[in-house]
Amino acid sequence: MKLSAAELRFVSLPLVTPFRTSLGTQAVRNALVLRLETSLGEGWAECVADDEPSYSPEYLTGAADVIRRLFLPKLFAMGELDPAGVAVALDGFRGHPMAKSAVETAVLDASLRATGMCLSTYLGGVRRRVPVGVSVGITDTIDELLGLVDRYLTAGYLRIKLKIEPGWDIEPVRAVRETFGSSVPLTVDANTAYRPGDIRHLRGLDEFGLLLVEQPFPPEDLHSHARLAAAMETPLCLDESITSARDAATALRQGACSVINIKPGRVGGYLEARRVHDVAQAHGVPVWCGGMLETGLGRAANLALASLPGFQLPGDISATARYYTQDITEPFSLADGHLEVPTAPGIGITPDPASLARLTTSTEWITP
Ligand code: SMG
Ligand code: MG
Repeated sequence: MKLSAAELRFVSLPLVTPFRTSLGTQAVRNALVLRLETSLGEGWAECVADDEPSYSPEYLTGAADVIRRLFLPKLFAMGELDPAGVAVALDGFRGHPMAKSAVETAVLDASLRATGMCLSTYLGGVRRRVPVGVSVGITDTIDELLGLVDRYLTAGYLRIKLKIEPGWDIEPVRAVRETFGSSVPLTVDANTAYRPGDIRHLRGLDEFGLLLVEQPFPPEDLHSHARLAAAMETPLCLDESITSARDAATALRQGACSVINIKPGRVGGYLEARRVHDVAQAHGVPVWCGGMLETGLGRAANLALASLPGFQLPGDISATARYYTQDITEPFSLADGHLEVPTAPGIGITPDPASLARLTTSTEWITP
């Protein structure tokens, strides 16, 4: 397979409700859509970097720059392309996992489409549908939060994740438990908002029977995560800290977590995501698929990943209506708290041309 041209496209999708986390508030999802034209046909992917480097060091226009100026020229120069070879070639560039993931996924999509195989089968998926949860942002009032949780439970979501930060943790969790009962699968995600001195405070979450506490401390602080994990009954899950299978092995060896959130963009692609899954499985540790407010392109590919056997907890792969009134692809909808894993070749979906055109803010053609 040879690459002949690439299209880099910025799209802008208003969120149905602003999403507030400890990192800030987001009202619009801007994303980068990559379309490769190859000798075997098209390949599609999205880059999940945010506008600003707050969740991770990457940001959208920076990702576009590294793809445009370095990654694509490398691919044009390679001649024969295959997904694993692309991953090795891009390994020569440090960092930029979200940009790498987009390029590798588009190559993977094109090559799987050409052979007629779906991504789930390629990765070793074992499920036709996957259980999903929903990530609930920080709200102005507890009443507002309870209203949202009620709506999502009524819709059938199988797990509720509450975003927390100092000053918005014990009370909202208590209110959700008191209102909806102790059997609702519940987690919290701090997006690195706490400091080592908060360990005693965070232990206060133990009384609520949470499935897990996600990433309380900064990404590089495995030591504090290990201390908290030892001090707390609730399982500790890492997200931002895990950028590779090697990181996963290190964190598990240090006792810094007992659950892992896997996001392909954060670890540099679906091939590395599968390796993180394999490391976790070797340690007997469950994983689940995280979310980055993906468009339908990323959602389709994440569903394939979440069909692997080690994905034992509901993912942050909610139905389209949770995020957007209009997506660039056909919508995904919830049935019994599950989403179906796409079975069409490649990532299993392509953008709807009219929706894509409507939501596009700029397009750029890149040729050798
Ligand atoms: O896609 O449903 C989704 C969002 C899930 O909470 C979510 N993602 O840290 O897990 C996380 C956040 C990262 C994105 S918001 C900064
Ligand atoms: Mg997280």
